[in-house]
Amino acid sequence: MRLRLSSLMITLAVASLSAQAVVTDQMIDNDAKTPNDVLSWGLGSQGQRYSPLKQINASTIGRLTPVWSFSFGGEKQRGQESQPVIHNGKMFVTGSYSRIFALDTTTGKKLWKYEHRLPDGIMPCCDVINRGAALYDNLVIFMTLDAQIVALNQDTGEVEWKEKIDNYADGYSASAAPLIAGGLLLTGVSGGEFGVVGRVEARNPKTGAMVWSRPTVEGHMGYKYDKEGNKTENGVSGTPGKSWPGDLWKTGGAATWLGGTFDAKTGLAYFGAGNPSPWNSHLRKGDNLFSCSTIAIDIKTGQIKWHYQNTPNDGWDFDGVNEFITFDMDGKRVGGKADRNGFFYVNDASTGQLVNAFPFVNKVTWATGIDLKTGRPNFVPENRPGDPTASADGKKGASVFSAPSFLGGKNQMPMAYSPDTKLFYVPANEWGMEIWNEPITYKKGGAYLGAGFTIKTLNDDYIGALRAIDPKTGKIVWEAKNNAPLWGGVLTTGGNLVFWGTPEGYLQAADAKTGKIVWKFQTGSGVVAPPITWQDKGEQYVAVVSGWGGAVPLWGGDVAKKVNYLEQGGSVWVFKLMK
Ligand SMILES: [Ca+2]
Ligand SMILES: [Ca+2]
Repeated sequence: MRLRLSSLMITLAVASLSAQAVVTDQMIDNDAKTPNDVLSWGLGSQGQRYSPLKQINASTIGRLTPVWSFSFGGEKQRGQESQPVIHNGKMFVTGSYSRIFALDTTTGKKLWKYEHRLPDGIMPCCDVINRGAALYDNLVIFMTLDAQIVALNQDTGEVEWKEKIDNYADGYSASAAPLIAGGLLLTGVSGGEFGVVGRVEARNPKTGAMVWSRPTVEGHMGYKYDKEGNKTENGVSGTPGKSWPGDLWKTGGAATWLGGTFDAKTGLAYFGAGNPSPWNSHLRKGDNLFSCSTIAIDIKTGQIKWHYQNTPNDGWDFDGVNEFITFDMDGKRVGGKADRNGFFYVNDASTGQLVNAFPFVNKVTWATGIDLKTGRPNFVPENRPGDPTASADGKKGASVFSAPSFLGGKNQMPMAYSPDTKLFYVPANEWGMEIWNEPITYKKGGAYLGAGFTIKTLNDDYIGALRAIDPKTGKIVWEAKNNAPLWGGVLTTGGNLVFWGTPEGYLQAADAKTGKIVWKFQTGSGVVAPPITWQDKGEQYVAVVSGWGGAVPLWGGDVAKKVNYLEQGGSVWVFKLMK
C-alpha cells in the first residue's frame, strides 16, 4: 500500500511537471496576464508589452542589480534585436546569424545552443539580426536568414522539424519572431528591397505543415492546404489590376517582415506590409495595395477582413510594418500603430475604420496630415522624389529633402501600451534624408530600389526620443531625448515604470507618468532589443539583449558616421532586486 501510494505520487508529480513543461494554446492566450512566464513576442499576442508586476517600482528600483550575463560568443556579433521568451525555468534567446540559446533563468547557465547553417549568398537588407522565438507545446520555433523555419525541442535543442519558406537566392529572408494564435503558427517574409511578394502563412506549429497562405500584394492568389498538403485556391487578395499598373504587382514587395499581433476578441491577426517595390513611385501609379498597410486577417479562413493603407503609392520606403497593438478606448476595441511615415494611427480593431491620426515626430514633409473622414493622407506633391524620366538625361529625378527619413519616425523597435496610464510609449526618431529616383528594372535576386538616398540629422543634440503619447488626444505627455537614434523596444509595468535601451549601451527606466529617469545600467554595447520582465519564486526579473547593429550603421549616412564610435556586442543581461 505504501509503495503504491508513493508510485502514485511520483506519477502525479511527473504529470504535473510535464503539464507545466508543455506550452498550450490557453497559456498563450493568457500570456499577458501570467507574469511567471513570457511566451510570446510582445508579452502577449496583443503585443502591449505591459506586465502587471510591481515589485520593481520607483521606490525599489535603486536595488535593481545584475544577476547574470551571458555572451553569445564567437566572432558573430553584429546587431542583436532579439526579445527572449521565458518558460519553465528556461530562457530562449536568439542571436545574430540565426543562432538560438537555451539558458537557465536563475543562473544563466547554458543548456544548449543551435547554430543554423547559413548558406553563402543570403540577402538580409538590414543586418544579420533575429527578433526572437515562439513557444508551442515542447517546441521553440524561430526563423532564419535563409528563409526557413526551425522548430527545436525545448529540452534538448534537437531539430524536430524544419521548413523552407522560400528561396533566399530570390531575396527572401526571415528575421521576425513567429506569432502563435488559435493553434496556428503565423509568419511573414522579409525581402521588400528585392522585389519579393509579401505574404502571411499559417502552419501547424507541431509539424510545420501549411494551413493557408495569404499574399499581401493585390492580385496574387491565396491558398489553403488539406492534411495531405494538397493546396486549393482560396481567393485572390484584393482585385487584380486595380491598384498596380501592368505587371509590377508580380514583384510588388509589401513584405511582412516584422511579423504580427493577434487579438482573441476580434479573431484577427494584424500584419503590417512594407514598401511597394521598387522604391521609385513614378513607375507604379496607383495605391499599390497592400503595401504600407495594416492588414487584418481572419485566422480561421486566411481571408483579409480589412486593410488600412498608411502610405498609398509610397515613394519614401515608409514600410507599414509597424506593430498594431489593440487596446480599449472609449469602450471600443481599437488598435494603435506608430508608422514609419511619422503619423500615429488609431483604427477600429474589427473594421479598420480610422478613429484618430496625428504626427508623433516634429517634422513631417510628405503630408500635411491625415484626413479623418477619408482616411487618406494630404500629400505635399512637391516633396515626393521626382520622376527620372522628367530629367534632362533621364538618369536621376529631382532630389527632395524628406522627413522622416526612410529609417522612420519609428522602425522595428516595438512600442508599449500601459492600461494603467492609458499611454503608448513610442521609441521615436527625428531625422531626414535626401532622396532621389533612378531608372530600375527587376532582376531576380538583385536589389530593386530605383532610388538613392543620404540620411541626415535634423538636430545637433538628439535624434531619438522616447515619447509617452495619449492616443485619444495625440498629445505627447512627456519625452526623454537621446543623442543616438533609438532602435530598441519598450516595456512598461504595473510598477509605473517604462524600460528601454539606448545605442549608447544603457538599459534605463523612467516613471511612466512623468518620464523622470529613475535607473540606468551600462550593458557594454548598444541596446537595440526590447526588454522583458517576469517573476520566479516571488522575485521579479528584468532582461534585455545587448549588441549594437541593425540598419542604422549600414544605411544611416550622416547618422551612421555620427555614431560610428559605438562598439558591437552580443549578450543578454538579467536583473533583479538586491536584498
Ligand atoms: Ca505570461
Ligand atoms: Ca523597405
